[in-house]
Amino acid sequence: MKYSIKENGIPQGKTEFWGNKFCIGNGYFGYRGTMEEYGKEELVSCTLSEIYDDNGNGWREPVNMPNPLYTYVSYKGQKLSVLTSRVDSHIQELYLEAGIHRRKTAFIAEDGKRITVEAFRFASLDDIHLLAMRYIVTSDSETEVEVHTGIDDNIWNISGNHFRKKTVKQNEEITGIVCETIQEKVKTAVGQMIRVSAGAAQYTEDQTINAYSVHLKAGEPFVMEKYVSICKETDCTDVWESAVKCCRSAEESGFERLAERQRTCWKERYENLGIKIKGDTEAEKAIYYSCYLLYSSAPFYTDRVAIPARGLSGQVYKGGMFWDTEIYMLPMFAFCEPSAARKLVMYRIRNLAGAREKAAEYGYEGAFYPWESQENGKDGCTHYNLTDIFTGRKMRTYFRDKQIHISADVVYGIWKYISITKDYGILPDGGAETILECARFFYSCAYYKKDKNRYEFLDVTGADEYHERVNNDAYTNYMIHLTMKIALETLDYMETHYHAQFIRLMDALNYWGECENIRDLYEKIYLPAPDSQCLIEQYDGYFKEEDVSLEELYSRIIKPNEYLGSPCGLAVNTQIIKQADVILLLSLLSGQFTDEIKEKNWSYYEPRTEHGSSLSTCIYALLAAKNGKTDWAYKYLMKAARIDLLGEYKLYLGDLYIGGTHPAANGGTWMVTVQGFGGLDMDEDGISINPHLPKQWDSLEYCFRYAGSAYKVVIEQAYIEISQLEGNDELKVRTGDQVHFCRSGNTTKIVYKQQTAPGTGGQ
Ligand code: IFM
Repeated sequence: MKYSIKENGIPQGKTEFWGNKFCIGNGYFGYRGTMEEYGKEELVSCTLSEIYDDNGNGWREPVNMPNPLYTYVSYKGQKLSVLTSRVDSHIQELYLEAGIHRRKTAFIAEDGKRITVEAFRFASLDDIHLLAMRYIVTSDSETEVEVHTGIDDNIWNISGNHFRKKTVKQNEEITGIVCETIQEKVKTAVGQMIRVSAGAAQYTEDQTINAYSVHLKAGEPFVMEKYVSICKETDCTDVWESAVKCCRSAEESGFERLAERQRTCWKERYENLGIKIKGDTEAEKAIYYSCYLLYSSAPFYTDRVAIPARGLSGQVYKGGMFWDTEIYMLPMFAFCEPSAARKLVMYRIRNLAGAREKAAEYGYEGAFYPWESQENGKDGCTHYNLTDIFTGRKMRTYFRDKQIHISADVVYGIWKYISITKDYGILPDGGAETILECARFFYSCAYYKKDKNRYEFLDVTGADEYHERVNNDAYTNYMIHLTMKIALETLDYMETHYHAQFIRLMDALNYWGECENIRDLYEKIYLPAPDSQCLIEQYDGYFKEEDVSLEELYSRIIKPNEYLGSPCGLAVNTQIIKQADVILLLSLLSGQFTDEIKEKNWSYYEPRTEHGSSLSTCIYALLAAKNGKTDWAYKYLMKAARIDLLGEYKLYLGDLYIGGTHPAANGGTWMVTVQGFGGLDMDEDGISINPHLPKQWDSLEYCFRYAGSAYKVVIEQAYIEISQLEGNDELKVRTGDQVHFCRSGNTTKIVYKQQTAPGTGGQ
């Protein structure tokens, strides 16, 4: 796999978008795709995972470190910047196969000299504390320049400074800053070790910035290498000592060897995905880019955090970890990187206490998970999330307190993880407790409607955020039903396989009396059924809302960025929805619904969906692919896969800036590719593969892991080949009505006929 993402031309007006697009990261930190000479106005950020701070401005957000890659060339006292200097050419590039960012800019000085800056950087996967950069300056004729480099302490933060203390450090040739956060006094360190070509005279500009006087001969490069270390108290006892160690060991290895290791690490990740598409390099590239972004934000090193909704591309959404992780991102990790998936699941399990606190805060029992979870398991989401752009008043949003489906999403995640990996050991490790407490939460907030002898869920916000405080949101109710089923199965499983722990858990949770409640809710929950037209109503009364077209709705907009949702946005009393809701339900619980129901609902809801959230198009693509509507599926897959490539996303919700990368869409892209077109799903006692290739693809290959073994699937137009790459288990594979067994060392060939949806874009 050798793809690179490239942009030519001056980034004027695009610094924010390209900053997202060219982001690098390793799950420990992210570094935006900004230029080395940029400052805080251009939104440079080196964003840390798992370190959050509340500085009293009412907004707890992830911390940005002082910028360690700050570097520029000055010529005759003038700073060369791609934004303000005369530029002959500029390219920015991301080599996906190695996660290496490159820029090359040719500046034309006032006297006509051509000075070129080329720089490479990467966030190491091999040593997560390391950020490495090589910076090369050349001139077309002999000249003197100065190269300034250091740690820029004047950094971008959405809600202001997050450090109460910053101490400049020096250890021989390593300089750095140790910072201490305001709220929790957590220490972090950034260190730098610089190596330059012989002959450059160095002088110190200020404590953390060096300058070098460089005599350039025509065509002979000045090369500087920077080994930057980033350390946090959460995994380093003495952050400065660790930072020094990291810089030293990196410098000993040298840039070339580090870059080589970086390539190897990324190669392994891509091999775990194993995606190959014949006949469509454009789609293959977009899919790899999408997976690259998701990997860059994934904390493989810890279960103290999951993946924030904007990855590590900045502080947007307060670095909150939403249901996006379980529903959109976890499938890729569970199927391709099970140990990373376990950590994502453990993150929720570790934070059960915060979920219990939140349930109690609203007068419920059990576990109500945060809508925007942070590293401490508390809810970063506030009741007043948005500001009305007409009145300037804060608007009450019902995300935090009414999106109760979050607890069902968490349970779904645990269950999904177990079903794919068969790691039942996570149940006694806290998984069972989490599941049972979420089930208890739902029982405590259910409304028992006596005359109908059923449980309802009133005053909730479903997946579609434009319609808040509705009754019986279909997605919510079905997911709660699933939660109850999983809770009952968990009780059985624990009793049979972990009897002693089961007894202890039941006693500790005082759960003996709860089992009947769980069963009762499971049996009597109201599940909105398809009507005579096969349509599932999104919530009680949805079909009575005004049925307008999107165009009509848009024509009513008065001000750009006005919020379309509650309390009085334009979509509120209409059938226009923000994102997949019923369609999400049909995609996740696909086996419970007929193809006809899926098709009818898809066709009904699709024109009524604004896709105002990046979580939407991938789900429409997924269901369309599963149902054989391959043209539609392809169109929406490409939208999801290219969201960060093309920058086609909403930047504002009202006045709230929401730009950044989109890990949920990235995870959704993998789901559409492998589970939608590739047809991979779990079956009762094995897997099923029911592919629907789009006409653009001659064949599709992918890898996955199931129950500890690794497999490779090749899908051609008329047959499927599945081979076991690792492990000795026999895998039951269902394709349509056929059942096959894949055994170690063998390749199983299955002849199949692609099911199409007549007249709906199927092949
Ligand atoms: O979780 C989503 C939500 O569904 C829609 N708004 C953005 C959130 C973060 O991605």
